[in-house]
Amino acid sequence: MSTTSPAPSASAAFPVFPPGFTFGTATASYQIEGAHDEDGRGPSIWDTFSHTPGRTLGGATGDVACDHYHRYPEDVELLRRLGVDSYRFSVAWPRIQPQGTGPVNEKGLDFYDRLTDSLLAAGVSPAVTLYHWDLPQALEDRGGWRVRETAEHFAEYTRAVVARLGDRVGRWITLNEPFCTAFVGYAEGRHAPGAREGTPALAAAHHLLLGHGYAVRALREAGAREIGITLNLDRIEAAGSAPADLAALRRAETLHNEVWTEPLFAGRYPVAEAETWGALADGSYRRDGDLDVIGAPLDFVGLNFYRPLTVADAPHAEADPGLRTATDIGVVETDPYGTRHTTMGWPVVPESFTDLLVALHERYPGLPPIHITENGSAEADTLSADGAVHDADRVSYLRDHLRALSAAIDAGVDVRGYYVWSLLDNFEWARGYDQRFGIVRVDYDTLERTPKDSYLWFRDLIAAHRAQEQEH
Ligand code: IFM
Repeated sequence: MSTTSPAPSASAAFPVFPPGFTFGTATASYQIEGAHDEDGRGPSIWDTFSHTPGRTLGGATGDVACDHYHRYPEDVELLRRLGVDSYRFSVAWPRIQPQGTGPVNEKGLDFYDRLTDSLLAAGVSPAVTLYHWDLPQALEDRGGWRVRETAEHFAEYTRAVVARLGDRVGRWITLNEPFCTAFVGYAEGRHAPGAREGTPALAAAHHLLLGHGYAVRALREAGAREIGITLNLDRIEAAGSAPADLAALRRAETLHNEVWTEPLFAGRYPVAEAETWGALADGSYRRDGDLDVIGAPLDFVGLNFYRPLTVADAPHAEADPGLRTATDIGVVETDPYGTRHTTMGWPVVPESFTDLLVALHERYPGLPPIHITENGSAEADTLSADGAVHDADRVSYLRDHLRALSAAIDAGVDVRGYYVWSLLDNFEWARGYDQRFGIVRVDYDTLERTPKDSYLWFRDLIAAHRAQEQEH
């Protein structure tokens, strides 16, 4: 593991951030840990899904992943040399409660205890995500997020984690991207548990929010200091100005953004839900008082941003409304950008990052401070003959998005931190190991870590920021 090669020339022009701004990197349990059946861990929905033929690219699984479970000291050392203030990782619920409820597996907690202590010893403060998609399979067998009990079990699990780590962990994130759990998992079926459903997916969205609210309460009762949720909100535009496209925009805003932001920050359900889902949004999963639980005050909002969306109207065949899924809202995505795309196929449009932040700030004036909990790009990296990874496209992506972020701060948006996705190349869900998001390369045969040029660039940006802080 070498971090001594010269920083790329792009380091000359670093965007500037306010004093006290947090820099970090992020990962998630199933994507990096491996050790899928060690120390009492139970199976998660991602174990089941990835082991089902045809679900992930090339049949990839997280059985080994980056073997972070065993190699975490090396990864913490990478973080120390990077100089980040904070590291965002997620706790695997099936390590803590193999059956999703009931007895706590102390060995599972021991792992996160060791990781937390190592981070603190390296001068890096832990930011813990409680749920980054690896639901215990036993809970899915009882209905998963479609049922209310899962929200209650999530609070029980939260209490177990905060009881062990709460004396040392400052920042807590309840859920990561509930959009993906509810809609990619229960409506599109591209993610675990691979369901294609209508009303049950909307029930899942509601129960995720409720579980978040219960977890906030549990964290507050345990004295946690900084509590938030991470959303992947989208900057969405209509492909044209025709009324049908503007209506498509409203439906897309409801599906991607307002399902989350309205209950969390405005104390109501989205106004256009009947227009978006018709009879699917029957509200059968809601109870009086839920909005109060969901809308509990937060200390920050986590935002993950990668690319913008443009949508057009695409009337869907109503032949069998009974088969309609919750993502079938008569909208098609178009790609008018004419820019470079990452290997995920996502257009690179940094200014849309500024636009999203400013729009959010204007729409919800009482919004808590924002942390960018993920931003980064998957690129076709290669290991060069000199042993380095010259990932110039990722350096440009990060630099341009950090500039866009800095512009949003200048426009008055209260953003306090930025975490690169991701520290390591890792298991990119249904896309397997094909997509490399890391600022550190992982050789999946040897598991050797190689810091890329983007790691060196980010290290220098952080160092420049620190030097500037000291001048103040
Ligand atoms: O890898 C994912 C992560 O788990 C959640 N946010 C988006 C990333 C890139 O697709």
